[in-house]
Amino acid sequence: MIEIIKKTTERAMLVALITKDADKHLVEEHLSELAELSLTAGAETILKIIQQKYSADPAFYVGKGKAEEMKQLIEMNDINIVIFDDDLSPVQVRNLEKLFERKIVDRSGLILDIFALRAKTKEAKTQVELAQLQYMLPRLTRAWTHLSKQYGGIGTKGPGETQIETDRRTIRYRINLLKEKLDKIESQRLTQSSSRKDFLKISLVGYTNAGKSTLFNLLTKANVFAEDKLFATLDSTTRALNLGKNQKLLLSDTVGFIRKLPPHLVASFKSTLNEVREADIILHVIDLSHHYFEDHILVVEDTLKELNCEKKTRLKIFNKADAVEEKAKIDYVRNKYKDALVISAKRGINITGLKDRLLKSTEETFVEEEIDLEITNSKAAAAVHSLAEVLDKKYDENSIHITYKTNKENSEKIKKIVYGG
Ligand SMILES: Nc1nc2c(ncn2[C@@H]2O[C@H](COP(=O)(O)OP(=O)(O)OP(=O)(O)O)[C@@H](O)[C@H]2O)c(=O)[nH]1
Ligand SMILES: [Mg+2]
Repeated sequence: MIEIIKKTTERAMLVALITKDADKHLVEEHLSELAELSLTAGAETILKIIQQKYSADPAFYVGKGKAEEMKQLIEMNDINIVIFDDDLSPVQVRNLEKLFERKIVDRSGLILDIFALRAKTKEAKTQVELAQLQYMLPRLTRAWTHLSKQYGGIGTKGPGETQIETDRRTIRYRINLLKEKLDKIESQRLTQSSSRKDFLKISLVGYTNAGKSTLFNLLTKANVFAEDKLFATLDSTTRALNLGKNQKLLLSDTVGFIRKLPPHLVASFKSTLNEVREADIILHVIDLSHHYFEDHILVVEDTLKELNCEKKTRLKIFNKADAVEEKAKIDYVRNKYKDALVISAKRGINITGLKDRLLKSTEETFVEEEIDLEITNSKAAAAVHSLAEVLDKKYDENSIHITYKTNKENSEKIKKIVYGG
């Protein structure tokens, strides 16, 4: 047997601040998450630096003295990349780069790198490139050598002002091009989705690594890539879901969320996240075995708000119950989140319970009904067409028989128009 060990080439130092009212343990957790992100991007964490400081230093992020201390550690430990848990200003990046003579990466930059590594489809690649360029644009300074290197420049000296202006123009031009490309992809998607109007759409959302793809594969017998790494999934996949009754259901798996997801990324992943926005029911998958699962819940809820999805029917699914050691934790969750379901996608625990609940939710959300209307009652017929998906129409001499499907709310509206009251 030959064991292949993936070699990580970069040796990273991670840096975070504990500012005025930040919780020390939470900052440590954020650094562990950063270490996982770094590993996903191909960098091994050698050192973690946490500084307690009232607020970030505008010039060096950490204090000047700390920065000098770090420089020594960098040299002693052969560090070649320094990763910050926050976003840095162009000035901070410039100063740190000059002092450390190493690559400086901030949280958004790191997440963007991972997305770039993971993107497979044309759509995901276009979305990531757009987000990267938008992130890069305000950071083009004299210290920014990336583009000049691409153009064949050598050394660590940054480009001159004229070069920066040319780079900016090139980037802006490319940004517009990518936006047009994405608009086209989005309009294709809209055509596709309107042909699926008679399906009830269910979307899996959750913090990255919560087990969405594992659950998706289990429920749909699909074969989506699931892995114990952050952001295993970047593209959305949709499959028919069979819950035993003759309903037309579609289930989508999509990109995971994370704390401080760069805003450009959320904006440029608009079309991928359309699956979530168009969903009738949102299944929020939570990794219950994670110590900070409740922080993850809040991050996901905030992101759903950003996507204007907070009013949709939502079901919380607490996953990885098999990996939870304390029974008290499960009791706590059952008590606090009354509607919650506790499952294990990996071990197939309580999947029948989940399916039953899902069926109930779909029945509460969608109904199929039939109605007889006098042929002259055009007002009612118009109401049915605008409020429901018409599945079938049969005409008699004087009446029309319509079979339609709609959500509960619209069903009541239709009945009010037809029967009055
Ligand atoms: N112990 C345990 N592990 C699980 C369970 N469900 C998923 N996992 C593991 O958790 C890891 C992440 O699973 P994924 O399904 O890729 O998670 P995801 O939410 O799709 O992650 P991203 O696509 O990266 O956002 C994998 O190693 C899974 O095997 C579970 O019920 N119990
Ligand atoms: Mg996934």
